[in-house]
Amino acid sequence: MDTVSATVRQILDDIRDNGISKALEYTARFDGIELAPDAVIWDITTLPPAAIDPLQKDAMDFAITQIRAFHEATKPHDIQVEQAPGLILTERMVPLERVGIYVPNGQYPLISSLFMTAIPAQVAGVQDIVVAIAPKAQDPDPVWIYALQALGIRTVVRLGGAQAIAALGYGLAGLLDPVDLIAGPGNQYVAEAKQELFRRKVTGIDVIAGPSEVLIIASPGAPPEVVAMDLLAQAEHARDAHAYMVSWDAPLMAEVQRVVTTATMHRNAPLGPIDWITVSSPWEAVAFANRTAPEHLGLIGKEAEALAPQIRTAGALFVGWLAGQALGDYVAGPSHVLPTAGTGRFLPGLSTRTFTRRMSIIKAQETMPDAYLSYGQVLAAMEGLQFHEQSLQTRHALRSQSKDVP
Ligand code: HSO
Ligand code: ZN
Repeated sequence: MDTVSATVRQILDDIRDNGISKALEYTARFDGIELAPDAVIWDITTLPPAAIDPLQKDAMDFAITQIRAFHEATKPHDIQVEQAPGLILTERMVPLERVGIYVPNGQYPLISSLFMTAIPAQVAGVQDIVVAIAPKAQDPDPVWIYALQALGIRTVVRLGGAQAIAALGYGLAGLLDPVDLIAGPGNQYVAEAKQELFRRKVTGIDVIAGPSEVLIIASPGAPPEVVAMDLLAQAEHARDAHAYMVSWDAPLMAEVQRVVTTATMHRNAPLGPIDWITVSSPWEAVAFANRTAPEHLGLIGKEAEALAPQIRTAGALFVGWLAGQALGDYVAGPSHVLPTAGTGRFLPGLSTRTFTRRMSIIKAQETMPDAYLSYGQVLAAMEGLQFHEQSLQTRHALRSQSKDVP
């Protein structure tokens, strides 16, 4: 077992068995913050309204409105079909009851990730949302408080890392009830803790969003400074973030490289690597992109934009030079919590569906044709399941005897 998963298991077990005391011990060790037990849960509604810069307030309000509008428009609805007379089938969408949202608050406090997870959960109809945010020495930070108040979030658990995931999944006796699903991005400890809770059947989880990735396919005419900034914008998330530029235009690629070199000359903060992929045709670019299944895929330049219908595996697809990835990170509307590490081949990004369970309902009434009962019996007999067969036979017999059976 690798060290991350061994550490995570230990933290989960400790907090499951010893609750708040262990959560505080890990917080002191990993975050360097000594918290009193009664300072772990914040009731945001009891805090005075946060005073923040009006422009920051407007920006947050704008983002919240845009994200909410998109998720309202794409919310799944119940579907009902009358398969046959008397046989009414429904797919009912049921919001999860209680959800935990993890929001990264390390070197970069990702306020937008709170919006991009909590709003889809709220729109899905989740009644009870608990947000975990790692504590910091300068708490309470008015920006976080404003963001939480603007969303109407009540409960915040001031824990980070795997200890936060343990507290959400197992609860903290007398302080916090366990949740049904944990969503939101985080570091490798957070990701592993979520996966381990899922393996243990303790909670559901959303997409496992790993280090950020971007792939830009740029064709002749793409503005080099725009391509360069998109590569750098995702590379700046972390040293293990990954950017790719793919093009069949060698001079364009050289120009983008020049802009990147100049822009990063004096940077000290970590930056993920950029791979420069020269291809011989648009077709080859599409094949590379679909194989890579990047979290973000940008198509910049007329020829590149025309490839959009052929892209199948991107977490999110950005078409046109104005559709910067940062637009999607903050204000466009769809959630920026997206599949990474090639999982876009089979996983979608976070949405209202993440917080919704689909439940099928089968309702049968008197007018249902006999075929359903008789063919069902045949199939049960083929499988050798006696009581399955009899359960249908009994109904068949009762129905033929009397029309008055309820
Ligand atoms: N690009 C990140 C999300 C993010 N960017 C938050 C800025 N803040 C993962 O998609
Ligand atoms: Zn980003």
